[in-house]
Amino acid sequence: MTVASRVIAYIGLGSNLNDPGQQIKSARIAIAETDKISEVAFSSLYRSLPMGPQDQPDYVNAVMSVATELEPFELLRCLQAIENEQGRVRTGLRWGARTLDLDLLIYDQIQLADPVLTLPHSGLPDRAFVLYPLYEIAPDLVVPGYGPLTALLEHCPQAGLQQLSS
Ligand code: A4P
Ligand code: MG
Repeated sequence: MTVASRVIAYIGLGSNLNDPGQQIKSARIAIAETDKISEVAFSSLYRSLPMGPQDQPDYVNAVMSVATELEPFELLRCLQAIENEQGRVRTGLRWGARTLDLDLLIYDQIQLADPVLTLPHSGLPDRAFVLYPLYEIAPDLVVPGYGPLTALLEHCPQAGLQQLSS
């Protein structure tokens, strides 16, 4: 897939193991220092109740926007490399605890239904820990295939989400 030069992408960051706030901060630096990626904006950190198995710690979540010259699959591979560098162990348990999860939420206007990379991320429309941080950094965003972010927020209660820092 070829994509024109520099585009905006949104990345969701999540962690609930080994000092989650620090994991998110380290990931932010690693992403921003990657060749052909530069940070545009970074949300507050949020504490959120676990989605999925409940016998795991609360999560810290944030959302970051970047400008990138990488194509979508290249960007995903970079994010997975950063997950691995920060000690991510894939246990096979869906939605299990993790040191770092980096989801590619939105890449420019692209809509894609490939299991390796679904765009926008399939969980985006109904996850408070994605939508509220996203709103903080991009209140006027129109989500490809879903419409205005504000309309998605109307159907997504903030319950269990706590803003930690700005
Ligand atoms: N994949 C497809 N599309 C994408 C995309 N847009 N971004 C594929 C990233 N990856 C994408 O991901 C599984 C596969 O999804 C990959 O092979 C990739 O090619 P993974 O990171 O290996 O596994 P996972 O994260 O355990 O699975 P999944 O289903 O992606 O989980 P989510 O959606 O990432 O959710 N609770 C709270 N409060 N906060 C959280 O952040 N996160 C999760 C994980 C569960 N509960 C949570 C949170
Ligand atoms: Mg994931």
